[in-house]
Amino acid sequence: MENCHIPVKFSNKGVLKKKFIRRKPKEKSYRIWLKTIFMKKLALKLLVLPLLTVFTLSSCKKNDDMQNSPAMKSKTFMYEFNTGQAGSGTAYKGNHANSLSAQLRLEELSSGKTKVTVTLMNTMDGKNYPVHSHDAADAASTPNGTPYNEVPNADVLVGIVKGNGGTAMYSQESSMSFDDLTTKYAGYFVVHDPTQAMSTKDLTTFLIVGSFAR
Ligand SMILES: [Cu+2]
Repeated sequence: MENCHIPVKFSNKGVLKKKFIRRKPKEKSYRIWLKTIFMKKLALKLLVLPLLTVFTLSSCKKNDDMQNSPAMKSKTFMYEFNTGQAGSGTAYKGNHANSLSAQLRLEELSSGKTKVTVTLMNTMDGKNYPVHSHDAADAASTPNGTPYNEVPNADVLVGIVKGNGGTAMYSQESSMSFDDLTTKYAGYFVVHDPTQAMSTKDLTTFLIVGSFAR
């Protein structure tokens, strides 16, 4: 019985040792090792991927900024009252004070379009000043022999400056590019007189007239 009992005990002990003393820690450490590797990989993914994303996004933003901000152009053009700069017999005749002057400002937009702003100085309070751009044209082919189209170009400038007794503004967007407007486009910037019936052919009714954006 004893001979038989002891080996059983032994073998039991051996099994126990193998199962719970040797194997379990091995499996446990293997699992821990696997877990550690997995966690490390997960941590890398969780840390590195967002970092990469942030880096990529910020580098994109930087590129956009670099492409847009420094390249943005703007230009301001000053126009004095119409005292006949367009030729003899074209000086303004009317009741509006000749202290009126204008500023035309063009700002390049990231969309490729252009912001066009007209600022009038010394306006009359409550008077609406039509401000236009009239495309240059061959006087021989226009209905009234004008060197421009009498219908203004709304894609460049057609608006109203609401006079307030001082400095007043009007802004719009033109689909034309800044470079085209300031170098290729041929037209006339006109401020019409709000104190008389608007004429598009009689230059003596123009408060201000000059080449557009030049
Ligand atoms: Cu006009």
